[in-house]
Amino acid sequence: MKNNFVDSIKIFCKSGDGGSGMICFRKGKYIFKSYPDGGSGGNGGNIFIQGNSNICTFIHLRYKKHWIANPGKSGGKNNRTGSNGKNILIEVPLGTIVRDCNGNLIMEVNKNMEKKMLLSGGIGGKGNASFGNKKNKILNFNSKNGVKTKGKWINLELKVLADVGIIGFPNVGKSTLLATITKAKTKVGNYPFTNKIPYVGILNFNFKSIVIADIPGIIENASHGKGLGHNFLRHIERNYILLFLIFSEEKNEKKQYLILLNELKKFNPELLKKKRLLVASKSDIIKDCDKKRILNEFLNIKENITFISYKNKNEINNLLKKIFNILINKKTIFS
Ligand SMILES: Nc1nc2c(ncn2[C@@H]2O[C@H](COP(=O)(O)OP(=O)(O)OP(=O)(O)O)[C@@H](O)[C@H]2O)c(=O)[nH]1
Ligand SMILES: [Mg+2]
Repeated sequence: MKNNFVDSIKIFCKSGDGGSGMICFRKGKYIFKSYPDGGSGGNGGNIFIQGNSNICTFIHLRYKKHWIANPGKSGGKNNRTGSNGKNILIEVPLGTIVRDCNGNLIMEVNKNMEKKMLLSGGIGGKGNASFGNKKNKILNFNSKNGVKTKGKWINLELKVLADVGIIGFPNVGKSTLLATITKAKTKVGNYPFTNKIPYVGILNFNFKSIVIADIPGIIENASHGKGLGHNFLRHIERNYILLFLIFSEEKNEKKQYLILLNELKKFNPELLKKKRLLVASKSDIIKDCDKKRILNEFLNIKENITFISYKNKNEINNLLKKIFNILINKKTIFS
């Protein structure tokens, strides 16, 4: 099955060339001295990138990889300026990072309807009417060609914008948690790698909206391509809180946590500087004695773990309060 979630793509963009200026002399029945009246060329079309909150992938760009704007029209008689080439608007999901083919950052698009110029069209060349002054206009045979533009390959990369990213091994209950606290429709299944792409939901809590992302399962050596690999970890680079969801029937909770930390570190060590929230899932099927053991194990490494079950409203509310309390320090969310 073809994956409909395209989170990085390369496209070719070229803004329009400028139209050339015209050389033309005005003569007429009642005009005794001919004078230059060639108009200037129009400007080439610009290419803009615009954020659209209704799209969440680059799938629409998969089948249209070449974006070439029209050139400006040449100038005309009677000092008429040629028309400008039509602008092109490329819509992208929020959280898009635009780079040139050398990896240099060109722009980021994070707001809905935010429109930024990617490539400006070539300026139209001047017609001979624009040159010289009143005295030497008659002999003016000057005009200029419009500026020619060069096309380039552009890399678009998506980093899902979310306040909280839920990460964990496959099948630990990440999607169940997302579906419990938001209206997101993610697939839940009792088998590993049910979800192969990130899902996002909006949590409304205490009259604030918090964006939560469910990241596909990570396993040991994901950095070497195991499981789904670790490329989608780029989606947590923009998260404020990383919610580590842990569950183990084999009593290896601490090991799971350390493996996850290690995979994150291999992908981008900066991820370890983010706020973390440790959560043990499926508390309804964990025995009390195991809960105590897990709590102590994590206390030994100076971490506090919260138990949740999607069936227990109090536990879910307790988790939401914790998320909210951490996010209160993130001014951009609650301002
Ligand atoms: N008893 C119990 N079962 C749970 C709980 N949360 C999730 N499950 C079950 O665990 C299984 C896996 O849940 P998912 O939410 O699909 O797990 P996931 O982490 O998203 O899995 P992947 O997408 O494969 O990585 C499903 O059968 C859920 O019903 C819980 O709190 N209690
Ligand atoms: Mg899932």
